[in-house]
Amino acid sequence: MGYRVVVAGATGNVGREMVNILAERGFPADEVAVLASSRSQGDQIEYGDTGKLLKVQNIEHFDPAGWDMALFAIGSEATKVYAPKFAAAGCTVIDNSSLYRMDPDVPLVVPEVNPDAIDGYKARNIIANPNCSTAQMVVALKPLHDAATITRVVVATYQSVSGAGKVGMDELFEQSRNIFVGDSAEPKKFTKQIAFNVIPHIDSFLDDGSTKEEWKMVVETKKILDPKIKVTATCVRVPVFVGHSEALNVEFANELSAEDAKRILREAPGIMLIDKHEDGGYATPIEAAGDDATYVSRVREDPTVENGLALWCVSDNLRKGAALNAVQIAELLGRRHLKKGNEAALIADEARETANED
Ligand code: 11C
Repeated sequence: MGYRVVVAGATGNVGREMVNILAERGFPADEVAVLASSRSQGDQIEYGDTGKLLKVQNIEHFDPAGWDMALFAIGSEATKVYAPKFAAAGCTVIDNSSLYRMDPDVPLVVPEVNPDAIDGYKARNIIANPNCSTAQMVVALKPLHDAATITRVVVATYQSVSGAGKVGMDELFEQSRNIFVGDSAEPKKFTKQIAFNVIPHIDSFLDDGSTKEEWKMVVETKKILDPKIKVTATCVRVPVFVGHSEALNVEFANELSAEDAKRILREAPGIMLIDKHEDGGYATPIEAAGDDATYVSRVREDPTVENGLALWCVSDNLRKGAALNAVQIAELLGRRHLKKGNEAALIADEARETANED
């Protein structure tokens, strides 16, 4: 017997990826329900490339009783309404919004980094998925932290427009086309022109002059990886459709050479090291898009601090940054707690984990 799984927000950028990834990874689901607002009710969604079609149901009228887990990609406002209802009905919510991330009774989980944190999910029957820019950064930092204890991280991000949803992708596409044909490039979703430009502003401004996106990277890293790590971030939107990139300067309590760091990263789960000192010997968003790995490149010593490394990391923000991480949490929840999936699927899942670790 497998799971009864819900994907809420299944018609959005992240929800669609959740459905595809469940199918792609052969998640042991007996039944999958796809939900959205009344606008999409009755539409059909393909279950990956299995040929199976799922009919979109209206979340307002859906009864979560008897469903094992729900992957939510519906934004904070709707999550506030529906997550408590699903959780109370016994359907564990794996939420991609920022609503519950810093709630002390809600685990914030990246399975390669803090799998044990999931054990606290029963307090609210909700598990939070981190912000995309945090997820890839902590995957890259975790093995280095284990090796030499990170004390401080300075990060600058180069975030794709898909982080702002389909409307962000449409704006980049239309502005680029309009500029070529001499039409208006008025910004709508973004605060300035995004085509052929970069914008040092993601999410709202806070009183100290930083942005909420930057704040999330600070507090989420502390919750997932280590509260003692200091993080300072500058988050920038760039005209890339999919794939967030990050330039990191990392300070350690102990010495760690670039060579040792590369050896450690090569063996770490979820990471693909591409680091040749030659033209093109590094990862860019084009290679990361559609892929599961967090790519790490340009690992080098930073001679301006005592124990420092600089590195570059890139990942698909819709997959590891959101949908893939949520599905990995679902797998972990099943393996550790619900223990319902059929034996073959669980064995396949564990084998994949071991292969990733090798
Ligand atoms: C962006 N990182 O690129 C954001 C999107 O807290 O889940 C995800 C926001 C979040 O705009």
